[in-house]
Amino acid sequence: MDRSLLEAAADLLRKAKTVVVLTGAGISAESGVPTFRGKDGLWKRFRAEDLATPEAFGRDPNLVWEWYRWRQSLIRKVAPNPGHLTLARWETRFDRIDIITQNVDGLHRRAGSKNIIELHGNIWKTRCTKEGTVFDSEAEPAEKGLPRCPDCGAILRPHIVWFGEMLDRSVLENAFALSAACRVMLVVGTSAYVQPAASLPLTAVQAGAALIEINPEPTPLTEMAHLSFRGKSGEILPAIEAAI
Ligand code: BV8
Repeated sequence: MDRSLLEAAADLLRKAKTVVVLTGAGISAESGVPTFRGKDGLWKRFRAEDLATPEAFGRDPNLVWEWYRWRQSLIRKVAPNPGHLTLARWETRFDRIDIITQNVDGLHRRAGSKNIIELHGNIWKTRCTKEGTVFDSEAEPAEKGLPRCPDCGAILRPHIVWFGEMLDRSVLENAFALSAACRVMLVVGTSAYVQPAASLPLTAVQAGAALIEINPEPTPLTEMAHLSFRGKSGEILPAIEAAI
């Protein structure tokens, strides 16, 4: 690993009082959760239009639920990796560190992080399609058929932001405010393709933050990053921690 790059990242982070970490599917890859757009990514095998849009759910809620239950069964078996665990330890290291994640797998929380903004929802929560009440569904065994709201009997949907849906307004406002206020933004394991999440690093840089990217592949953000690590977050985040 490039020692001078590690030192430069450690130096930026040592001086920073406020840090934001934007994460994507890549941070969970080493836990065994498939990414979306890589070589073996989910969107290579499945069509987002059939599974992750409100129209798809309206057409065939059983199919959509089958897909989410399959993903739940994958995620239930895995554990947070050294990337998640390093970020969780950093909550006691910095005055303020927030994780803004596009992931719905809940692995940051399982790793012990507390300041987490889940931009796209959580696969372990459901929402009533009639009244909007959100329920925790982690404890429940994967069931067959359509889950129903215990209050009104309407169909429950995954509490996930699908393509073409608005992100929760207060969640998004908070994410943009934190991005505009941080001194360092780390962008970890995202292709930076999906909006509006991909605009958060731009907001941070325009407000004067230093951008550090960790990804085995270059992304549209690489050119604007102050430091770019080409590699796996489960290896690079602990190495940065050691350098700090
Ligand atoms: C909205 C739910 C307002 C599913 C997901 C502006 C311009 C262009 C398009 C749009 C735009 N604004 C809105 C859009 C449309 C759309 C969009 O962005 N489309 C893209 C495809 C162009 N956005 C929306 O629809 C959003 N809503 O804007 O509302 C609106 C509404 C209507 C009309 C107008 C406006 C809603 C977006 C939410 C989509 N929901 N998830 C589910 O999870 O079940 S998106 C999906 O992609 C994933 O869930 C994930 O959250 C997200 C981001 O992907 P990544 O996390 O980046 O994952 P990816 O696989 O792409 O990349 C993995 C990376 O990891 C790679 O770079 C790889 O190299 C790296 N990696 C691999 N291994 C490692 C690693 N890195 C580190 N370590 C490793 N070991």
